Amino acid sequence: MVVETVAVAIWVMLPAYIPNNVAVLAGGGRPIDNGLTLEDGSRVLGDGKTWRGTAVGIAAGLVVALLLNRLNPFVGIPVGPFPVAAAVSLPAGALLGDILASFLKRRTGRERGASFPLVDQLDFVVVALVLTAIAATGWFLGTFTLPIVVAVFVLTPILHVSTNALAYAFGLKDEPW
Ligand code: CTP
Ligand code: K
Ligand code: MG
Repeated sequence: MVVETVAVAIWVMLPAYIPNNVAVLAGGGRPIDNGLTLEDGSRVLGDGKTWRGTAVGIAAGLVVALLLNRLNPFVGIPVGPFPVAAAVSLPAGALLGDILASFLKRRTGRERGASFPLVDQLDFVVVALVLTAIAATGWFLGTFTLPIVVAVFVLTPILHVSTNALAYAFGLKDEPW
């Protein structure tokens, strides 16, 4: 029962987990904020949010969702296929959450790469879920039962902290958060 809940929670969130990690690998080039600084003296978003990282990250999340749909008949995770709207809203929401968090970080005087506990671990989940609730309402309501939502909010910080620590250890990320 618990194992099944955990399996479903990770499965349905994979298209939202992949984009941030792919953005780390694919990022670079023109920043989304075009280098713009606001009156408070800080960048709108900073050099850590780029068009390339965002586009490749969303594409990767979409591909993962479509692959999971093909795979599930063989794996048997008790959840319906991702509708295309959710296959887009999960990765797009994840990166939008990360971008909004950077906006908040800059407004609160945090430099690029500074840690922002809890926001770093949950920004992408909250916005991915909200966007999916709007874009694929029927699938969202049928999939994200209370136990699944609880599992997502418990598991995500653990997965986030461990993947980022690994990425840092392998020299892929500049900070371990
Ligand atoms: N990245 C990107 N585009 C995004 C998100 C991330 O290009 N939309 C890349 C950037 O190279 C970034 C790296 O992934 O430096 C790590 O992402 P993150 O930790 O979110 O960014 P930070 O550099 O720490 O910047 P911030 O303080 O704004 O979060
Ligand atoms: K981040
Ligand atoms: Mg960072």
